Amino acid sequence: MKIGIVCYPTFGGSGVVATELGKALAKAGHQVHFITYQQPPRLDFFNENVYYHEVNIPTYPLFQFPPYESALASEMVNVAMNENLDLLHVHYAIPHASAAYMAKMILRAQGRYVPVVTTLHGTDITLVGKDASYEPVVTFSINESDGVTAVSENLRQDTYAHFNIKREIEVIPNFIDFQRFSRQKKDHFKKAICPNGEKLIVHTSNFRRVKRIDDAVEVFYKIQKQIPAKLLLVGDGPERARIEKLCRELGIYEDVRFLGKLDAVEEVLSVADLFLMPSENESFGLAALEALACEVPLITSNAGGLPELNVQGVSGFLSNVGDVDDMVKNALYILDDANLQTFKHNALERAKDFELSKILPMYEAYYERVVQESGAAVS
Ligand code: GMT
Repeated sequence: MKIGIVCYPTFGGSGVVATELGKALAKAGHQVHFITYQQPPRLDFFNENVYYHEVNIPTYPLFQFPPYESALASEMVNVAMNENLDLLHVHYAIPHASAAYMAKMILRAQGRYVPVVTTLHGTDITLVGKDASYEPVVTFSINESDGVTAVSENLRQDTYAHFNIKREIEVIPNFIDFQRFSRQKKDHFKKAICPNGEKLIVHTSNFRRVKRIDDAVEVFYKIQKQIPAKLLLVGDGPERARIEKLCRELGIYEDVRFLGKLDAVEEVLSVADLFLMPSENESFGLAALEALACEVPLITSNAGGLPELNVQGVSGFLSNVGDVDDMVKNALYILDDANLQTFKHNALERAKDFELSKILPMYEAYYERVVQESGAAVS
């Protein structure tokens, strides 16, 4: 198949899933055309089946806000026509699904029907999409997509609850590539960070309020009162300065390292003992899946789709959002040397349920169904 993929070319979860999916589809023999305003960070290799088309957004003194959506729709039309695309797969509803609708209508007027699959990732539904400023457009463009997928059953239900959706939504979860995410031997790294055998706790996110990083810091603060431990925070974003200040106020700044937007997350996860994800909302929790694949058990909230990933008492524990004391109690249980190895083993076993080789065929089968149902012929 010839597939156009539209995504945010950032380190965010939706961009990562879109890029990794495109790479896997290309390896499986499909021709994949990425259409974005910048080269996605993980698209840093050569493959004969991968193409990249940059969206050019001309500026003009009249534009206070450059019309990205129009430029994107135009590029989708150009790529679909020139490359004879069979399907467009857009990741994150805003503004990709509505730009895709526009592109589809233009193509139809030129006698080409190119079906559109929209994947809902999380905040496009649970946070931003619900806002009255976007809601009518999000509802319309989901209903007008030829196929819609959500990354968890919870996100699927949330979409039905908050938008007037008249079409079926297919659940296709996030996936993990064990070729990249698996525990590596990095003893020297562990020794450097935890010279006295401290337990190593990790949180990775884009440092937005929805991640409740204060809770992660407070959990660490209370763990550290009981056992020697260190905290690594990977990522960056609007909450960074506030969280640094909190660490100073709690007097734990020396035991917390801010690593910024580190690309080689798997190296940090390879030496971790516990991963914290206390999010207010989390449609799936890709970062937590990456931790599981590196044999790191989880302490998470029970928000959103997290119960579909983290198995209570097996791969880790789940607590109510904001219940720091429960998280601390469970964390200490996992970190007990009598239990830690079992949890690490279980973490890996759980991650295997989301192995790329299991999820990729779900997307391929879905594409085929959508193309068939839309009546468009595959080139
Ligand atoms: O909010 C983020 O963490 C980034 C966001 C995105 O769309 O870039 O991530 C969402 O999509 C990921 C991939 O499907 C999911 O694993 C994350 O759980 C989801 N984030 C939230 O729901 C907060």
